[in-house]
This record gives sequence, C-alpha cells and structure tokens, in this order.
Amino acid sequence: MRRLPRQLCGVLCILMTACGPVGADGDSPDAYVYIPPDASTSWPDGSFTPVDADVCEDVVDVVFVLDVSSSMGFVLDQLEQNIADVVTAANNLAPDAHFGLVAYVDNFALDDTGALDGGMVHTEASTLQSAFAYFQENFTDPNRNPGDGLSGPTTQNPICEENALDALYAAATEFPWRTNATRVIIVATDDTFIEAPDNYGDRDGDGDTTSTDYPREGDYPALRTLSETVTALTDHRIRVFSFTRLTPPGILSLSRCGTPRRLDWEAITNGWSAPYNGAAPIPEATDGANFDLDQVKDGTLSLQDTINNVVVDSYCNPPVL
Ligand SMILES: [Ca+2]
Ligand SMILES: [Ca+2]
Ligand SMILES: [Ca+2]
Repeated sequence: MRRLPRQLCGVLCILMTACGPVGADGDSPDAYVYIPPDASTSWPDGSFTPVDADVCEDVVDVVFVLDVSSSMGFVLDQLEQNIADVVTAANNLAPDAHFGLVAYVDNFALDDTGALDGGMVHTEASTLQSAFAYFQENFTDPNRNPGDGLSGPTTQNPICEENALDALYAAATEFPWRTNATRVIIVATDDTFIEAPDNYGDRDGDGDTTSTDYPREGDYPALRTLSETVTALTDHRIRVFSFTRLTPPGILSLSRCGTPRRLDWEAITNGWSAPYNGAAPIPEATDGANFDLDQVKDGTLSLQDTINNVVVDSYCNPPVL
C-alpha cells in the first residue's frame, strides 16, 4: 500500500478497517478525512470524506542532468534513440508528464527548447531528441562548455572532474517543478566533481586560470558545495538516480580522461556510489539510487528500462529522508 499523503490527514484522520464505501481502486477507503466548515460547501458544519491511500493523483516531473563532456556521446545516443519509450511510460503512469534537461561540463545550461514554461518543460520525445542531438553536436563533439553557448571556446576542459553540483543545483531551483509532482532527476556522468571555491578551469590548482598551453585553462568557478546542493535537492523533495562508473578505468583504457585531474582516479565514484569527503553520496542522500554506467555502455543495462523503473518506483512515494 502506498503511503498516505500527510496533507490529507492534516486536520483529523480516522482509520477505518472495513464496511466503508468502495474506493477508486475497488477496495475500502483507508481513512476518513475531516473537511472543516466552509461557507462555500453544502455542509457548513464540516464533514468526513473517504480517502483511499492507494489512489495518488501526482503528476510526473523528470529532469535529465547530463554530463555532455567528450566521453559521454554514447549516453546521448541512447537517450536520443529511446527517449520516446520513457515519455510514453511516464505518461502511462500519469498523464501530462513533464521533462527537463540540464547539460553540463565545467559549467551548465538549462535547455529551453521545450514546449512550456519558456522552453524549460518538454512534453514530447521529439523536442528532447532534438535537444540531445544539439548538445552532442555543439558541446560533446567539439569539447565546449554548455554555459558558454555556441560562441564558447572548443577543446576547453582542463581537468577531468565535471560540474555536476552546479547543474543539479540549477535543476533543483530553476526547473518549474509542479506542486503535486513526483520529482525525479536522472544524472549520467563518468566522473566526480569538485566543490566551491575550487575552479574547474584551474588545471594545476595554483589559483591562476590563464595558462594557454594544452589543456588550456579558463575561469570556470565551482559555485556550490555538495552540502548546499543536497539541501536544495531535499528541500524540493527530489530523488536523484545516477548512472556512473563503479570502478576507475584501467591505466590503458580509452575511456580514461586524458587531462590532469584534481582528485585521484579512485575518487571517480565519490558522491555517486561512495561517500564524498565523508558525506553520503547524492543518490543515497536523496533516497534515490546509483547504477553502473559501464553496463549501459556495454549494453547489459538498459538506460530507458532503468529510468522507467525508477520513475514507477518513485511515483507517489516522496523521498524518505
Ligand atoms: Ca569528462
Ligand atoms: Ca572538467
Ligand atoms: Ca592554474
């Protein structure tokens, strides 16, 4: 049985076991909720209304927060091919599903090519497919930062870590989440992140971001800490499900980032499937889960089926924190 939304029991909740009217799902109501007196109703002395906890009227909001750095093309390919399944499945769960997209490398951009809310909300697979293709062509392939726009420099990414925190913070605070929505963020990335006040453009961590030899430096400050980001996510009742690497790539692996990195290779799991400086990883801290990105890459884990499953499992189950 799904949990009874707390607000339905705000005034008075009397649990009933049997003999009541039949609820929308064919069984007895799980509770009777006292509706206080209201001049606009025909029962000015207040009344009891049957409530069935098995019935949830949430809508579904899903935001993709995607690392679109140069090694992540396979995720964008898979999403572009299979997003229609995800959109259909979410709409079968509850009509009028909303989707969003935040693309990031060392900074981020909220996609605004959807149909609603200034473009931040997608309702159709077709506009999402175009958005995935746009970010792949213009940012993944030439190694450009989404927040820089189309005029930004290419081959610009001097350390392996990518700015998931600022992208997640923007998704939590800037996407138009609906009040009655089951809220899910899907992350895909193959590396960990750094925190404010560090700078993604400072290759050697010396405080200067102006070296022009390869891989070129630039000013890409980390704006948020892990703690600030997790607070923004939990304040907004968002569950984060991530697809990340569970083990570092071997020393000769082609999937090994070729630039310097701030944190050890062993740390690529940190914040996703392992603690980050002692703090719980983001999926655990938001009552979500982490999945193996390498299984998505080699075809043993279906990205779209896994996304569909986490949306179904999250539906009408707010995070337990
Ligand atoms: Ca990368
Ligand atoms: Ca980077
Ligand atoms: Ca430097």
